[in-house]
This record gives sequence, C-alpha cells and structure tokens, in this order.
Amino acid sequence: MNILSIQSHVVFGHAGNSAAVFPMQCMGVNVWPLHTVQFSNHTQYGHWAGMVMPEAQISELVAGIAKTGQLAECNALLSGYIGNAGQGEHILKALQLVREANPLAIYHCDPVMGHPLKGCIVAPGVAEFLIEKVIPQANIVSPNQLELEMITGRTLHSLGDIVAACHELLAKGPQTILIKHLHYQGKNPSDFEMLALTADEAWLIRRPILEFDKEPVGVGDMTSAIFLASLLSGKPIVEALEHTTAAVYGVLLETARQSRYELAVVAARKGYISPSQPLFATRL
Ligand code: PXL
Repeated sequence: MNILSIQSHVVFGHAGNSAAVFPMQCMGVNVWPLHTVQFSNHTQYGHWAGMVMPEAQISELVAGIAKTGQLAECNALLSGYIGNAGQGEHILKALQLVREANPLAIYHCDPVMGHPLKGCIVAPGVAEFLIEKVIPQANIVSPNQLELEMITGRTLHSLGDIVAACHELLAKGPQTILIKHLHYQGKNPSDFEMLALTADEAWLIRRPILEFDKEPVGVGDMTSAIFLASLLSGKPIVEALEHTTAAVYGVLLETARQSRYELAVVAARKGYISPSQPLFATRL
C-alpha cells in the first residue's frame, strides 16, 4: 500500500507527518510524505522557526510523481495540518491528479482546524476552506468533537447529538467518520472516547485518560494515520478503531513512562503492529 501524506513537518519532536509517517511505515505502508510546513517544532511551544511551504509546491510535487507514471500506485491521500487556505486549493488539485491516476484511491481528510486555547495555531481561512471545499471531496474524515461542532455550526451536548451530527456529515459526501476525541456532557471524565461510524454502523471505544503535566501534541495526527493504514490493510471499521486506539494508547503509556512531553513515537514501535493492551469497541 502507498499513502501520500500531506501534512506539517516538525524537525524536532512529533506533529503532523513527524507523528504519522513512522507508525504507518511500521504497519508496512509505503508513505510518500509531502510537507505543508517545515517548522522547528510544533506551535504549542508558543514559538517556532521555519516556514509554510510555497502553496503551488503541493500540486507541483504530485504532478511530478504523475510524470514518473507512479501516481497510479497511490492507494490513498491523507491530508492534515495545512499552512494556509491557498494550500487547500493545491491539495484539491493534488487529489484530482491522484484520482485521475487511480480512480479507486481513497481520500482521508483530517480537518485540523486549530485549538487556540491549547496553542494549536492554524491560519485564518483554513477551517472555512476545509468545511466548504475539502470535506465534501473526502471518503474518510476524522474531526475531533470541536471540529465536528465547527463543521455543523452548533454545539453538541450529548452522544446522541454527536451521532446525529455525524449523519449530517455523511450526507455531505464522506462514507466513513472517525471522531478522534469526544467530550460531551455526562461522559466519564476519566475515559478517553472515540467514535467510528458509517451509514450502517457506529462504534464507541473507551480507554483510560493518562495524566500529563502538559498534554502531548500529535496524538490526533497519529490516530488518523493508524486508522487509515488499518482500513487499507483490510480491517473492518470496528477492528481499525480498536487497533488504532490500542496502538495510540501504547504510545501514550510509553510517553508517560518516560515522563516526556513529545510523543514516544519510536520507542513504542512494536505496538503499531501488535499493541500490548487490546481494547474493544461497543456497537451503538
Ligand atoms: O497536531 C496538530 C499539529 C500539526 N502540526 C503542527 C502543529 C500541530 C498542533 O499544534 O503545531 C505544526
């Protein structure tokens, strides 16, 4: 399997491609990393060096691959953190090139919209572009609850509200939805929950929340990557959800064990294939 992964890159630490590429490689996927930005470190340090890559570079690089004749081998496009809305246009051009070369290619959009309270800074206009132009083109979308609320334009209070919002999102085009983080009222505060859903089935999974002095960054990027690689390997949605949750939990356990802020992406490498603690989803 070959996945074209268009996301941010950080030189030090793990976010965007720097959190997504290695787990997918460990799962046996050939990853084609294409970086939307190259920053010294993720934005939650509050300061960073580096630049947003020139926007046209995204579609130029993919056109370059098309010229080699290899783009037909691309099984999926995964997009994540985007440097500015202009880059969004070029991701859509890249998607068009991928689909021309391989009409069966899957597009997984992780609609990273930023979290100002946490310090995840995303350029103005990106959220609107993702909602209006990109999400309708995607086969798989993986918002967190906040991003789902931005997509549907309303606050979601209960699990029922969230499932209803997911069905609205399915009506916009995508066939598979992963809600990477749920925080509705009434949820057990010591559980971390995710939801995976298609038109036919919905699965909820829980794992314990680990306490960190500062919450590690890149968990969502890694989650989307492992979920896509799991689906491409032929796992049904429930197994993809279970594998993803268990593998990411393994990385968090190792990160906590080492008392690190940056995710222990490399140290936890064995868990991308066989997570140490299996976790099970329940059908809604
Ligand atoms: O995990 C989202 C993300 C991706 N890429 C960069 C980031 C962040 C969140 O802060 O800073 C560069």
